[in-house]
Amino acid sequence: MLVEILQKKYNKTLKECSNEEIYFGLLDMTKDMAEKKYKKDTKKKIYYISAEFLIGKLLSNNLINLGIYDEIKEELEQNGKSIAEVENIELEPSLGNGGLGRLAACFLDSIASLGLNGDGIGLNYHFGLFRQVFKDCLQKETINPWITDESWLIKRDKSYTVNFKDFTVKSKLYDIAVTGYDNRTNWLHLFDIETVDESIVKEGISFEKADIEKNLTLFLYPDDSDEKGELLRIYQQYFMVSNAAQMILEECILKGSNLHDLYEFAVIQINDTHPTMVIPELIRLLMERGIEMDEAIDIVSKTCAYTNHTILSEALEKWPIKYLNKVVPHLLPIIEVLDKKVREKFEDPTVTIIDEQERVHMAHIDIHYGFSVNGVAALHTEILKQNELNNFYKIYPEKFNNKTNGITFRRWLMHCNYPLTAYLTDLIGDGFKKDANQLEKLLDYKEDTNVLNTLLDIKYDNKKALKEYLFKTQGIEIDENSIFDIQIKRLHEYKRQQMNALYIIHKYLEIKNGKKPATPITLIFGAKAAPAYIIAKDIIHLILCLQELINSDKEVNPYLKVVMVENYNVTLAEKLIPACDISEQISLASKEASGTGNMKFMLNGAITLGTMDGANVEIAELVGKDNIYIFGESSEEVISHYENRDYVSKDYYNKDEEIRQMVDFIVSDTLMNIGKKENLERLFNELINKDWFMTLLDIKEYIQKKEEIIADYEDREKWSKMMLENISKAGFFSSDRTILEYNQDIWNV
Ligand code: C3B
Repeated sequence: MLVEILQKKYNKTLKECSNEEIYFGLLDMTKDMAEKKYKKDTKKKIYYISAEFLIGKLLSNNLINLGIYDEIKEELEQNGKSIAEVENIELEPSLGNGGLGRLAACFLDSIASLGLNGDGIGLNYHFGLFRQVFKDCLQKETINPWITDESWLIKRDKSYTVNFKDFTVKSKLYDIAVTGYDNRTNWLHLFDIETVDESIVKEGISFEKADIEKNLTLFLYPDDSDEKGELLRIYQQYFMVSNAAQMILEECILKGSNLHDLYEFAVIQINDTHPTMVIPELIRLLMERGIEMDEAIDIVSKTCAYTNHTILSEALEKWPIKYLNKVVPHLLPIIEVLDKKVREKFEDPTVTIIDEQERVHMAHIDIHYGFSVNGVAALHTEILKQNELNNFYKIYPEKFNNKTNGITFRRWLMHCNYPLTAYLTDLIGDGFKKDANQLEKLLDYKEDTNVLNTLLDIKYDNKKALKEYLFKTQGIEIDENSIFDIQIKRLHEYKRQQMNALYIIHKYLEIKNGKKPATPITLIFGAKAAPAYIIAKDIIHLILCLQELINSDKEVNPYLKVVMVENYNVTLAEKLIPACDISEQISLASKEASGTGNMKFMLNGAITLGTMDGANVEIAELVGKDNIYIFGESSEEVISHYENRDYVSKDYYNKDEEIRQMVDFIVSDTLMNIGKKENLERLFNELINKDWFMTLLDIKEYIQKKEEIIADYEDREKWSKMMLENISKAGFFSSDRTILEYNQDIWNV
């Protein structure tokens, strides 16, 4: 079929076509096949509203889900082409920051793969998240265009009017097909406006934030460090949910809803607080259609469910009434009624919607006026119930539930690790592709030397493949015979990349003093920092300085190498994860709601070095303590430090010589000669005077555990057994399991 498409499109044979032509031919073919798998809506439908959908490249995944990947791969090979090179043509849409956005993408895949009727609704950011470039050991941001003339976007003939205080915009809708694995097609609806003007972006990613009609959908979460940035975010959020609400009502009416029974036709999952305004907006629209306010509130409350993804207060949105008044004054009377009803019912001042500082707590709207509140890992949900949201839990115990996150094995095993997938299929059959728990069949082989060695061989090949890829794309050289120790995730102090950087300093000094590791170690980082997050950028600076120092030191670099990949994204994750030996999951206990990278690594046979945080806890339970390396203070201890304010980083610094040596190195001449005084000093001061996320609390234990895991790497048999255990037990983390639970407990579709 591909041959005919190319013949028609370019009047060329497959052999004659360039990779680009083949890509566009495959794009046409896949879109067409996906569209044909669309099925009519069922009575009740899931609407997953999210400000982020970090979908990654789509070609290979679609080919896998359509069941034609192997066929196409072979056809290309027979004609002297490579699917990997064709894949390189595709630009990655970066419509997400990190975990939250990637989770939304995995969920859409699982919803469709389970044959459920459920669409995503979000925004069509033209430049998505910024592209990261390194210059002088610093992060710089530039635009990241991804939309080409021919792309996965399907322009629809659909438009809604969205009213803001001072003006009105007309939306336009683009759809991307979400084809399930051997199952139906759903849609990802991305709203946009005609008037967006890409040319207003000046150097880097700066642009005039006030000109909403020109910039509304330019960027994902533009810098919100000032009022104009925050206002733009409110514009974006309202634009997203107003379109969503109008579309949902329209679809439900078409299916026969009289709106009084809306919840029998639609269930709306609110992904973090970004889409929260959908609640007052739906109430408003129902009232416009003649429904009394009390009933409208009741209907909407039975339709909306909320997922909390973090306890970090900076991410729990509280919008000043003043700002809402500037953008969406028509929502305020409704929000005020919602607040009044809460005040009438409950005396507790911590559960109101509007606080004393005249700010609207978006999560509080979700909890009072939604029927379900879920956390994203067992520990996280417990912390919500017992600490963060305890006052709400006391009011609504029945609303709270846990849904431990998951990942789609189509992308994070079948697509990113073809050799392992093929081997597993040979060994245990292909049942695991639809029922991830069947990976446990692998346990039958845990004493089989042949199998264990093959797992090591596959890892080695993946390391070689990563080596080639990094050299080709970023000019980075690594040694496939070294230990690959990888930390890839957004840069945030709570994720503690700085702790890993201190380990590097420790190791560097050790090697300088003549103590050499048995096997060389390659420490790989990938992380973007929010453009306005100064300390996060300083941590990147530190890592890049260490990279430069160590990689040019002939005494050290045979044993230790530091690599920070540029512009870490989904595509890079797909190359890094299959090649990883040690998975760094070292957040401060209680702070990482779940993590999903931890699951991807485990599935691909990496061993976790981590704290008892987020889903690490569940990984530890599943694989048992012999197959994971756990360190650090527990979430209870950490929470108690916060409550008692008794963590003083300076004390750790003062009383421990080793800690002092590592921290001081940040501002040593050696490093200052490479990096910038201002950045390194600021980071140094932050660590000894604030250290909000308690790096120095766990650093010693971390180093100890890391030495242990590195030593154990030498025992290849033991290591391969740990790999096997991890892969076997990863089935629980399939997002198919997560989505089945959502459907059973919340959606009931
Ligand atoms: C993330 C959390 O930080 C992760 O622990 C979690 O695994 C994912 O969400 C998915 O649940 N998160 C994020 O990426 N962005 C936010 N604004 C809040 C949470």
